[in-house]
Amino acid sequence: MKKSNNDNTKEPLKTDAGEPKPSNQKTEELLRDVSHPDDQFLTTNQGVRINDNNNSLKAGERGPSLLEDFILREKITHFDHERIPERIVHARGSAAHGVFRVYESMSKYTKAGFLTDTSRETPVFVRFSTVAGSKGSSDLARDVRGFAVKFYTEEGIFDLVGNNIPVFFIQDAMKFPDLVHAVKPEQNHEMPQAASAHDTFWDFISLMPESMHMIMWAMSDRALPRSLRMMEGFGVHTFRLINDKGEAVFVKFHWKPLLGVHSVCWDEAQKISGKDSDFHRRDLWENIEKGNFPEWEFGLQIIPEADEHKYPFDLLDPTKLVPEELVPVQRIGKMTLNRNPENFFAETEQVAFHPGHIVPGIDFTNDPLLEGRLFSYTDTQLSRLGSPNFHEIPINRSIAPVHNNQRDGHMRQTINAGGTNYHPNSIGGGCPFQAKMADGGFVSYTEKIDAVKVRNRSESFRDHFSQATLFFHSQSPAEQQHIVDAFSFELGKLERPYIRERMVGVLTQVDKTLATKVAANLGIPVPNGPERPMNLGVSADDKGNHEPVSAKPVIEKSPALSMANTVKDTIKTRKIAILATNGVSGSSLNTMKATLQNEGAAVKVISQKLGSIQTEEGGAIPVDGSFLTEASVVYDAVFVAGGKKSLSALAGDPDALHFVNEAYRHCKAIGTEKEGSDFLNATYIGNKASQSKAPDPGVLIGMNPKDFVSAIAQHRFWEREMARKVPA
Ligand code: HDE
Repeated sequence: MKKSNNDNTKEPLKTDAGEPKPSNQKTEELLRDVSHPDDQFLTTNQGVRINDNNNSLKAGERGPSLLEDFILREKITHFDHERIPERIVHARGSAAHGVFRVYESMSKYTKAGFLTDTSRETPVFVRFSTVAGSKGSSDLARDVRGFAVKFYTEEGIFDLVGNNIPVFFIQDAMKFPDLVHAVKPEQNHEMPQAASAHDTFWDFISLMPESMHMIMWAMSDRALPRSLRMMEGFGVHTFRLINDKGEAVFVKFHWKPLLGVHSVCWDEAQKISGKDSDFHRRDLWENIEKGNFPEWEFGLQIIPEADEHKYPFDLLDPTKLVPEELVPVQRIGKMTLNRNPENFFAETEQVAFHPGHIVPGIDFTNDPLLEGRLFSYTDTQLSRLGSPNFHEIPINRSIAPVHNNQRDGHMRQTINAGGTNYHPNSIGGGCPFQAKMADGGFVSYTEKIDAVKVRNRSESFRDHFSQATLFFHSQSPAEQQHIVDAFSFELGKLERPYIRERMVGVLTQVDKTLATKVAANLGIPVPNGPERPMNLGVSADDKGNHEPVSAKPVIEKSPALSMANTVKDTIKTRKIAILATNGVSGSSLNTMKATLQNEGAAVKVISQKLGSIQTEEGGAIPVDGSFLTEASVVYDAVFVAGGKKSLSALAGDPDALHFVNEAYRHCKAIGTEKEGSDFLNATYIGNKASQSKAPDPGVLIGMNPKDFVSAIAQHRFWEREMARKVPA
């Protein structure tokens, strides 16, 4: 990104070596200001150097403050206006800068420079978000995640404003305010925050069968990512790519994380929300700071125009995906996030995405949800950022030059010189000129339209269940169980039993077993079918029958939809806790730590208190965290280091036992040395109830450290939950 000349974007203080000044600088030095360069004096916004930033101007030391204190008034006025309205949706977000590069030219399909020129490195800014919660809500809410990418291309800004789920709740923009009202905290008491488990959401959903496919995703673990770095991203709508001959293909956009797609479970998510509600933000920030740059491959599903009507679903229907088994995802380039924002507000908060920001070589389709979004995003920036000049905020600026006759408005930054601000003109030499197509001028795809004006829904949008069923049937048994649990939790929270019953009725259309299991958990009989009419979101008496149908699924299962089939060969960036206390075997701890770190994991030694612990060999090992500040839920695996004294002390410590029991409940890999079996016997893992079952592949005793690495790479041993009931 280019930097503006504005003073506020100046580099932070640097030492002679160019490093940021260490924060442990002596207080005395800070006070004397000895090493501060001239331009780091504290000033007013008008550039006047401030002599006293601690005391307001008063009539006498004990007297009233004076109105003339322009320094105080400027400081406080600015502070009073520091907040802007948070986004109406996607308020909670975390972002990073990076780059994108295409592997091979896609010129066959598109003329977009960033997809054809393999020598280009296109800067990007990516903002991840939850949807429903406020700006300060927990990262681990059960929710869809926004995945919005701003490409600063040489031909202008392209925003791919997608989600981590490939479909959406509704088919038509007309329903969006209703959906958002229903999921947000209820209007009378503003509860619950960042949660869909309440009556208004399920009241709406149970009357909107078109949401059923998305609801299956939202009730799956996809809504509880382990990390923003381990999520897929999807453009959701079908777009068009246009080549330089003007030929078009349909396209679905994908982001595939190189670390795989991984999630936590619901019990864990709820606890992380308490232990570290910034869990995802911290994870993204820390890994970028450490140089563990998150990477995604950019994928395209290309569908020739001739195949527009080939499938039993409509490509314009945003509640449908195109199964990867029918149209493979071609991985055409890579995005790497390599720089954290310097200022949260200036960048992450002020960034303004818009699905209507496209460049030559890309175009829209008539997806009625996308069409509505094309209006909404400029409109929302006007009230959120407060001016039609939001494109001039540094984070939103195009790197392609901007010339036009738009002028003035709140907070205009550009100083337009010259006498003309209209087109055509001769006084200004005709500038700025219109660009011919050959000069890169944007020309909309010449789609033929011959239609009657209607307010109605296409008949081809009526199948609301087949892909919901496909999703459910494509999940592993553990993933299916998590979906049953999620429905049971969410519906269990409702105050009105009739909404619960109505919803289970709709679920019978997705899968009978699913409906039966949820009904059993709710203690209600399974209805024979849904209440009719089912589709109050579309049906209107004079518009014909809009009751949903369930088409025959185009395939029975799509392995690509299950996270069980994701990347499981790396422990890079995984967080591993090593539990130890005085008397630990230094060689056990250090060997394991070195092995894990060599594989790219982040390892922390956790003990009863901070400081250091004595090894049985007579050395000392620094402690990174204590049971007071750390929790198993923010780790991926636990190793209990050897050393008899340490093991027996931990076996008598309820915090250590809880740490391991909880990690076990959340199906994580747990390892210890041979001599650690006594410790495990003190935990739930070693107790009789657990031993009577088959051995657990995720609990390793006296193993080769490499085997522990392979176990952690599995992410979780979800089958553990199926085999035995595990306490928290
Ligand atoms: Fe958005 N959406 N949306 N949305 N959306 C916004 O724009 C809207 C939809 C998505 O990190 C808002 O700048 C309408 C689908 C993301 O800044 C707002 C409709 C998808 C973000 C808005 C949709 C998205 C937003 C709020 C239905 C996935 C966060 C603040 C017609 C493909 C971007 C803002 C960021 C943000 C409207 C549906 C994704 C109000 C009207 C479908 C990732 O303009």
